[in-house]
Amino acid sequence: MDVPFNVSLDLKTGEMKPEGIMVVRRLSQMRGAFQDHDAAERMVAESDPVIYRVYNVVVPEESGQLQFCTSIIYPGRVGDEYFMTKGHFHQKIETAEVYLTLQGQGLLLMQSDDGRVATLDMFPGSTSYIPPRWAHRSINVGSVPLVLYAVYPGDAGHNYGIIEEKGFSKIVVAGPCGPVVMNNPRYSG
Ligand code: PAN
Ligand code: ZN
Repeated sequence: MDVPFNVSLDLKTGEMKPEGIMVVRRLSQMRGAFQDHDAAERMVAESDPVIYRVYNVVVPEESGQLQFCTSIIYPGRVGDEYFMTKGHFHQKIETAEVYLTLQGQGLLLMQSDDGRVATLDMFPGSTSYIPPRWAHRSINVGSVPLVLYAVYPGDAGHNYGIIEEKGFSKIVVAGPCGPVVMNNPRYSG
């Protein structure tokens, strides 16, 4: 991109116009990400809900450029687990990212490639720094859509394979008094 441009971002809904490439992620595309496979299969058969959408502006995937997008993670649960993004490392693992939460309540779950885990609260105005080498997943722990705006290097790319295969070492479930971070019983390291 070598010409300046504007997009119009709705700070409440996260919609961007022009919307560029929109990703719609339904449960059927990430059923293995949730612990309760039976609950996931039932929900897929019933309505296959949209878990989240991402509005991506089209910018070349090149060093020096900046990608930016909004993600909208809907409220809901699969079993005890809240709706969440698939989660990924960046393909170019040395690249960082900033998330600005616009609406809702979430938890940003992160795990470094040497096994450290961190969570950060996401709330309107929270500006979260995801350092290089940390996988990241956004989890909607509230009752309204979680809307976040992200900026990251143009050539970062996405590596979903490791998380699809292993998951994170922690999961976030609904407890009697709100979200609880627990060890992932399926995690093999
Ligand atoms: C975000 C994420 C977005 C969707 O823009 O890509 O929230 O999550 P998944 O990519 O894990 O499905 C980001 O971190 N980009 O790098
Ligand atoms: Zn990312």
